[in-house]
Amino acid sequence: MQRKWWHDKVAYQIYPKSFMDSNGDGIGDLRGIISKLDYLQELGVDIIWLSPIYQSPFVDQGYDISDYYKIAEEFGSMEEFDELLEETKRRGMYVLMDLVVNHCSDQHEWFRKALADPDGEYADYFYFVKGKDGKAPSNYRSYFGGSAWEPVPGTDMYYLHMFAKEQPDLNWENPKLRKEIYRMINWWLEKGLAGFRIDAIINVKKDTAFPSFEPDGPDGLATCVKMVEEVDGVGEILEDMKKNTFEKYDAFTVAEVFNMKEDELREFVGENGHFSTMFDFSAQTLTEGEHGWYDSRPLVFREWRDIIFASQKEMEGIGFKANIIENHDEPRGASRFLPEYAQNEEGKKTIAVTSTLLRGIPFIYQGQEIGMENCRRNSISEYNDISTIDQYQEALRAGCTEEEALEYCYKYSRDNARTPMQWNDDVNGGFTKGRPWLAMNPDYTRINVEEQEKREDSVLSCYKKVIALRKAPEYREAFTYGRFLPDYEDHDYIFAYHRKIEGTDQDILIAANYGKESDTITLQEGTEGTVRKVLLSTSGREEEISGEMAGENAVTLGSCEAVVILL
Ligand code: TEU
Ligand code: CA
Repeated sequence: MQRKWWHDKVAYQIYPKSFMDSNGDGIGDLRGIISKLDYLQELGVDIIWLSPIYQSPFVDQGYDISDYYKIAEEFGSMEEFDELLEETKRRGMYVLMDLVVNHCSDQHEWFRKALADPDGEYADYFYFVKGKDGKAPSNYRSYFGGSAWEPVPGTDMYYLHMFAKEQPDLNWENPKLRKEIYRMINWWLEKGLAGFRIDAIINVKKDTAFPSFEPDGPDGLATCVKMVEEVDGVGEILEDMKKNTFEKYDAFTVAEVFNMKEDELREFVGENGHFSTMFDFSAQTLTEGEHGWYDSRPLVFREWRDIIFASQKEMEGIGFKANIIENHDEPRGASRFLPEYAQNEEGKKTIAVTSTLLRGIPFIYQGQEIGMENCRRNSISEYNDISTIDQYQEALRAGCTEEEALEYCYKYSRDNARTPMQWNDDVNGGFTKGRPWLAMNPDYTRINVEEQEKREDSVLSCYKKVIALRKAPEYREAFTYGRFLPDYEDHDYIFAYHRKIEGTDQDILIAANYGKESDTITLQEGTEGTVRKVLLSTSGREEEISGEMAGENAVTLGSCEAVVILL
C-alpha cells in the first residue's frame, strides 16, 4: 500500500458555534478556536475538522451556505481564518473545512437569481421541475420531514430540497455548476487547507426522471433515500470532482457517506478511490428504526462489537475508514453505547481505548475527550435543531405521548452533541461570558476540562495516553498499518483485538470488558524469552496486571476496564 501523510494522524472535529466564545456574544468563534490550539496539541491532535464556518443564515447550523467565499460574521473574519491556518501550521497541525455542495442556502446568490428568473441560466443550477397534475413531481420525503419539493413562486415548477426547504439541491448534471464548485474548492486549497470533510455527498446523484416510490409512511410519501439507493452513476461525479480539485493538491478528504452500494467500497476509499477515507457509521446506524427515532432498537453489546469488527475486516486490503464514537449529528457516545452501569469514567475510558486503537483514522468529537453526556431538556421548545423538532412531531404522529417523544429527543437529538464545550466549572463552563446560544448541559460543574486536567485517572488523561501510545515511535507502525485481528469473541462482554504487523513479532492486544462482572481471558503461550508488557491500563493497574500475566498466563478484567498489552 502506498503510504500517505495522513495514515498515522489523529483528527478532532470542532463544532465552531459551541467550542469557545472569545467576545461574549454567546457564539463560539475563530478567535476562541485559536486560543485552544495548545490544548488540542497537548491532546495529540494532528488534523482539525471545522464544521461549516461559511456565511450562512444558520437554518441548519451552517450546513446552508449563502456564500462559499466568506466567513460567517458570527465566527470572525477571513484575516482570523488565515491566522488560524498559520497558527495550526506552526504547530504541525492540519485544517479541514466542511464541504457542503449537495445543496446551498436559499439565500445564496445563485438561488435568488434562479427564483428571479425561473427559466434563466441560474435555474439550471438547481432542480426546477414541472409539477404533475398540480402536485409535486414525485412523492419524496426530505431528510428533515415533509415533501422534498417546494413550489417555485409564480410558476408550475417545484425545486428539489433533500434537506430543509431553505437548502435547495444543486444540479451536478450542469457543467457550469460543477466548474463553479471546483473553482471554490481550489480557492480554499490554494489558501493552504489540508483538505475537506465532505457533507452528504452520496446525494449529489439524482435520477432526473424523479420516479415516485411506494409510500413508506402515513404521510403518503417515500423517503428520498430510496431514489439515492436506486440510482447509479455517483462515481462519475465524484471522480470528476477529485480529478479537478483534491488530486492536484494531494488533499485529504473524508466523506460522509450513507447508503453506498455494497460493492463500491474500493471505488470510494480504495487506493485510488474517490476519497482518502470515509466515516465508519456502522455503529451509529445499527439501532436505526424504520421510521424515526421513536422506533429505534435498543443497543445490544454483541451486535455493536460485531458490526465494528465486521467493518474493520471489510476494510482490510482496501484502505482506512475514519472511526468515530460521535459527531455533531449523533448523541453522545458515552450515553449511547455504554450500558447504564458503565456510564461513568471507567466506561468512558474503556471506549476511548477500544475505539482509538482500531485500524483507521480516529476522529474525536469535541467534548468526547472529557466524556460529555447527553443533555436532558424539559420541553421541545428548549431544542434548537431542525431535525429534532421534526423527529419529535413524527413521534407524536405515531402515537407517542409528549413525554415519550421528549425521551426520544433526549436519546437521539443532534443538540446532545451541540451543547457548548465544558472548559471549567465557572458560569457557562467557561465557554462564554455572555448567554450561550444553546443552553449548557448543567453537568459542566462535574464534567469539565480543567478538573480533568488535574487528574491522572480522568477521561481526558486517558485520551492523552492512548493517543500518545498510538503515535509512539515504537508502536506507530503497528497501530497504523498493523492488521486487525479479533479475539475472545466467544466471551459475552469482551471487546478484544490484536494489532499485528505480519512478519514481525510485534503483536499488541487491546482487550476490554464491557460487562457488569469481571471476566478472565487466557493468553496464548508466549514465545520463550519474550517479556510481555502492559502498555496501558484504564484503571492504573499496569503493575498488578503484569504480575498476574506472569503467574497465571491470564488477565482478569474488572467491569469496564481495558488493557493494552504488548505480547
Ligand atoms: O448530514 C447528512 C445526513 O444524512 C443527516 O441527515 C443525518 O442522517 C442526520 O443528521 C442524522 O440525524 C449532513 C450534516 O452532517 C448535517 O449536520 C446536515 O444537517 C446535513 O448533512 C445537511 O447538510
Ligand atoms: Ca463569539
